[in-house]
Amino acid sequence: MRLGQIDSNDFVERRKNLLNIINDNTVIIIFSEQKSKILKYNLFDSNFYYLTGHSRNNAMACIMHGKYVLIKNKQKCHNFILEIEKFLNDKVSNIKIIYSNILHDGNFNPTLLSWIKKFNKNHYQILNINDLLQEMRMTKSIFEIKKMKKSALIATNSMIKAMCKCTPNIYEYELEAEIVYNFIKHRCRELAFPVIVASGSNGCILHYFKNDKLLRSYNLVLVDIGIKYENYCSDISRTFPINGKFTKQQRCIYDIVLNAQLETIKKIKPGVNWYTLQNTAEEIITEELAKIKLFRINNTKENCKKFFTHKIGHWIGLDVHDLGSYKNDSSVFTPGMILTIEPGIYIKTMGLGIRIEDEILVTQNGHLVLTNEAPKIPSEIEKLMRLKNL
Ligand SMILES: [Mn+2]
Repeated sequence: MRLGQIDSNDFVERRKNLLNIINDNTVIIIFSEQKSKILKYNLFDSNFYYLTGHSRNNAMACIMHGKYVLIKNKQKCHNFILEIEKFLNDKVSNIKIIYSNILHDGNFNPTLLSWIKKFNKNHYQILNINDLLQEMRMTKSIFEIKKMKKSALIATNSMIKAMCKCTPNIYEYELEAEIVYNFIKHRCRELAFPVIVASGSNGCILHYFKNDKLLRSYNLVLVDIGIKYENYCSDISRTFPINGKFTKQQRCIYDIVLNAQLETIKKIKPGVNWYTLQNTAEEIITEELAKIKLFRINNTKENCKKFFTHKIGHWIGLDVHDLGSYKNDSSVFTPGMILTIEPGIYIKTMGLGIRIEDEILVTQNGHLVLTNEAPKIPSEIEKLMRLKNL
């Protein structure tokens, strides 16, 4: 067992904040990984890094009033249960609440679970660590904002490179290669999520990772990318014409998405909530789709949802879909929060999938777009794509 050593102030501060909201009868027992619900292997739990600053697998930590311990290699520690007992020593009988990440999958840590049962005598309560950390993680510190900005910058730069390298008759994965090359050139090898390069109607598939189709002239390509820079995620989407020039019909739909995105971003400031943003985007998309009469559509939001099929955005931080509440009463925006705004319109029959996504930091007086450098105004996209041909 090794005591937590040199820590940046942020990690110490977080544990201090945590102790302010828990009682003497509470202990936090957290593992570096948890079993994924979808994948076959264990995933690193960002809560663990958030509290300890340690980002390697196989570790665990215990936190309670007056005590903190970080075990960096659980395997080397011959019996971590014994270590926990030692950690709790005289306090063990007082413990009423354990906050942990073992709950996500009951089979994940049978040793710990059986230990808890042994000491349980029905008066322990095991609660989800997410509930404890959710509110704290929604607001980013200056240290975190700096890392988020750098992460956003690398993703933005890679998006610009993708626009410059885009040309008809290459495969989607060739554009992916340019993007990943640029990430790695920036010393970022960990993706926040698999690269999405979706041309034509593939743009209508929400999580399209196949990236194996030929880019055809006169189609659009939707690119959605993000990396992890020192554990912090970025997430940006742009949709642009493969041959460098929008057709009239593409522009028509593109402008609706762009307008919805710009107007929604304008609303972001302290005091606003997700409902306002979702509503703003839906109203614009509903109204404008009805106006252009490309197809018969009644002017209702329910109809709009057939084309704008997902939420307006999400929290972003250590996870690309970061921990945080979406309830309107508990998630009123305050400075330091970072979210994405990503309206989209998907019309399969027209082979069109358009999404424009930026990351936005809530500031004292309004907001700051962290991914603004990648062009999204059609004339600016076309200009950039023309330049590459010079
Ligand atoms: Mn996103």
